[in-house]
Amino acid sequence: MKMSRCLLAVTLVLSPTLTASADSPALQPYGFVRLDGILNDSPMNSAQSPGWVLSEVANPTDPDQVAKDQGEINIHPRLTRFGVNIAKTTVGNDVSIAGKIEADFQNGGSESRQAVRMRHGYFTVSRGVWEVLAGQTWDVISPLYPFVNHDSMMWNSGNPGDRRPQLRFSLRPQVGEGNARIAVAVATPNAINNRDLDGNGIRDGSYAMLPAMQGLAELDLSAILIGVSGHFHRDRVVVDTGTALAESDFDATLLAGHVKIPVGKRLTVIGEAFTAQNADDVRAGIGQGINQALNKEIRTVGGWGEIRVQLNQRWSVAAGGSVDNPKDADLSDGMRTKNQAAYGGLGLRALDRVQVGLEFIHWKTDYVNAPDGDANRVDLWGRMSF
Ligand SMILES: [Ca+2]
Ligand SMILES: [Ca+2]
Ligand SMILES: [Ca+2]
Ligand SMILES: [Ca+2]
Repeated sequence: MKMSRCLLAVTLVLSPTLTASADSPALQPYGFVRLDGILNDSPMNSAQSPGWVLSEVANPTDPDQVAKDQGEINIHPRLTRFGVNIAKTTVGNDVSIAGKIEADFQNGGSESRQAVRMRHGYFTVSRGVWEVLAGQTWDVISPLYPFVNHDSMMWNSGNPGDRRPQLRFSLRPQVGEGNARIAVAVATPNAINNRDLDGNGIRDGSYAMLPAMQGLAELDLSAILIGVSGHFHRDRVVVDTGTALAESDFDATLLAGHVKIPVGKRLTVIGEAFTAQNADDVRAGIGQGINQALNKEIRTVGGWGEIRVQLNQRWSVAAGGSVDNPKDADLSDGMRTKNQAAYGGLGLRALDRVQVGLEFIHWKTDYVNAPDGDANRVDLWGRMSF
């Protein structure tokens, strides 16, 4: 009896309530426990969080070369996730506050001592159609992502947009029967690539004394979502000209479009496209931003598209493809010139709160004057949500 009263008390404390006030905001815990079982039939740059296939050599002659079709298996719980929403609370004069902290375990450490990673940590202040967000969350740009690969999300293979610290201003006016969203943000450059090419101990985007800037305009009409977004930041690198030290600037830009169109009740067509340069910090260019040998930004184009079908309340399936294609003129020997994937996935709500997924990705990465790599990747995962 005592135990159940205790559980009841805990449940009452943790449950979302409508009694949130400025003095005691309601906390809504959420998350899931997850296990992934992965099989890659060929070497990728990362087994758990892949971005591309390594160049495969049929008959390696030195240990640095990667043997063709040398795969690996990997079983891990790192995508287990926990978070807490701080419920939207009115604090007077129609002003509301809210927030979120969310973490998982995909942050290094051994395979039994996984390090916690912050995914989101932000608060918002809103009034009417205005909202200010401060903290870390998704990039403003390229806000959609594919059905498969919940770890590295087809980043560097056609899907840009990661998470980073930012101060964001959003406006959500009503437009006819639907809504529009306009957002601008100042954000941290090099939050993903941690770039310090000159090794002077200062990240090159910070050294340029400019924050990253992102913007987005989006329309949500009759369940059709369509939008454009952009990113800019500048990397400043100290270079030794042989006679003196000079500074060299490399601009990072990305212009993207996204669309999501429901067709009937069960089918959705969804995708994004982009053109960019020096864009590895937003996950475009196959992890390549600047070619130091040529002293230039690497330009690239790409995107992804898929069809999702919600067969019924339990089963969902999706199939699609993605590509990231850096301009060959900006690359040197050994660099990645094209990254393509074709994929399919299915999800099953097996029990209340228990979901199982099976994903297949065929991946191919081309190199400049080096052998290409192709891989088949299977990910079988299960999770229990709370
Ligand atoms: Ca995206
Ligand atoms: Ca630097
Ligand atoms: Ca290319
Ligand atoms: Ca292969």
